[in-house]
Amino acid sequence: MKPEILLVEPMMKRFEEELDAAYTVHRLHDPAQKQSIEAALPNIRGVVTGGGTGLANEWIEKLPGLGVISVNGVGTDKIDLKFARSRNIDVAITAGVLTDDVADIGIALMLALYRNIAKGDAYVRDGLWGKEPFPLGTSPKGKRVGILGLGQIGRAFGRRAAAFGMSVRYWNRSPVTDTDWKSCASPVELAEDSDVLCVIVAANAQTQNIVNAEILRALGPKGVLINIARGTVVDEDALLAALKDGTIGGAGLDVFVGEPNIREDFFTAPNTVLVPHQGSATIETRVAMGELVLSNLAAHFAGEKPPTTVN
Ligand code: 8YV
Repeated sequence: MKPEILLVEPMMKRFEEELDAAYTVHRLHDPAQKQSIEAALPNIRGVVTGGGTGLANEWIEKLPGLGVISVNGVGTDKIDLKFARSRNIDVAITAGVLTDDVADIGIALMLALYRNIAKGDAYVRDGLWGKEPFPLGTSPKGKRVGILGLGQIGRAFGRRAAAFGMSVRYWNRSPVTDTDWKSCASPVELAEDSDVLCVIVAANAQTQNIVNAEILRALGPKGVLINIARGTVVDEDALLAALKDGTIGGAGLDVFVGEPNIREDFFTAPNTVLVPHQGSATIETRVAMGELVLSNLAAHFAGEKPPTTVN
């Protein structure tokens, strides 16, 4: 008998096929399976979910046989790790493999804003080339980039920014000793000292709305905010107001509160580039992530600890 698992969101076809070969897969994202899933709840022993999606405690409570949650991502903000541990559930993530791609999206958003990429695309398609002037962009060279949260992705972003001739500073909750980049004493100090503020802190109760109105004022009218962390680390009311009234110069956002149903005010916010939580969404990285998701699951069902368990 194949073990039964719950797949919360779709994966690449090849991994779904591999899952189907090894497990009986119940697809939570398929409305047609609603009833059969209800009936299967007592038998489900593993869950595969996304970092941005997680698994609510009410679902954990519905699954008495659950032993592993294999996350197709690194964020665990949507999973109560302690609660999972209290029920002897291992939570494993795809550590290490998405770092570069997420850092790349941060750089892409910064360049899209500084070099008017989205505006340029619309200008060409709308037939305005040769008819209306196109605004000059901003060069990243010589600008100050501030990294809020100097984990693996923050460091990868900083290395890339340095290669563009930017000077790097950061704020991190715990002291960092192995970098020459300038350390700032607080998020506000970091924002004051940055032309581009890239947010890549882990989302948790302490970092919720860490980017608030005060930080945005400190970033200033020429400052640009990049969020490649989670929507919840930015106060979206404050951000939308700051974009609208010119308190900051622009924002490049990969993540949002309530995604994919984001606030429509973002659609008309000036100097804003929006992408659909695609930091890790390359073929190469999704393959590496999928392999880790499957090997973590396989380890659990072989009676071993999944190698990248985090709780
Ligand atoms: C998602 C992410 O997991 O790693 C994370 O925490 O947010 C992303 O990589 C991915 O989009 C699948 O949901």
